[in-house]
Amino acid sequence: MKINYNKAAFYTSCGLAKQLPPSDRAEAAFSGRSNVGKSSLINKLLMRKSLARVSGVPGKTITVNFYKVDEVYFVDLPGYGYAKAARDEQRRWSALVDGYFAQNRRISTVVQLIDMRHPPSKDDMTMLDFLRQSGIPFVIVLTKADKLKKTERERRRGELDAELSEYADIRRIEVSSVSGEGIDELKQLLEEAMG
Ligand SMILES: Nc1nc2c(ncn2[C@@H]2O[C@H](COP(=O)(O)OP(=O)(O)O)[C@@H](O)[C@H]2O)c(=O)[nH]1
Ligand SMILES: [Mg+2]
Repeated sequence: MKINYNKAAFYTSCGLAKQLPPSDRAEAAFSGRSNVGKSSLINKLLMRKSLARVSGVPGKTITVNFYKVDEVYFVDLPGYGYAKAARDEQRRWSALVDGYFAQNRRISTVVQLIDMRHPPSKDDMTMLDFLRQSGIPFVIVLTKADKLKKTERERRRGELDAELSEYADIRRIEVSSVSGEGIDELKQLLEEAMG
């Protein structure tokens, strides 16, 4: 499906699973830990400076944010894994994300973001395992690629082969919301995933 990324608007923000809008079209969900660069990536894909809120302070609100992009939804899932999350916040996160995935929605693909500079966190691995078990198609997007020099990047690539050895069959795309690297490749993948 060709997607006109210029036709994008914020749709709704939900703090509870029961508030999620009906699944009336295909959607791509973006998942990752707080601060991994999810909002920045969505803004870059949509060629908008600040449609999605970029934050230096991770984790502020636990919401699922929907964007209408042409004929599909982009879904910004709440970030996980920030150190100071209180237990009741973790529970809220689980209820919301579990609720989202339990709704039989038309999820064409999940874009799982991982900071390219660091080994995947335990939470990242849990999410990857969940995605694999659920059978939802997903892709791994390695963020902040611009922060790595050429040799560091090559080293991380090799390390990631080992760290993500169970996911060797899953496509990996290196992106930067600063340089724009990988954005066209991701756009093409999303369009293909939407059928
Ligand atoms: N250098 C660099 N910084 C980035 C990139 N993407 C995000 N950031 C920065 O990382 C921080 C968190 O970004 P944000 O998009 O709010 O992350 P989110 O919490 O996953 O939505 C912000 O300070 C961004 O400016 C990137 O590709 N390159
Ligand atoms: Mg964000």
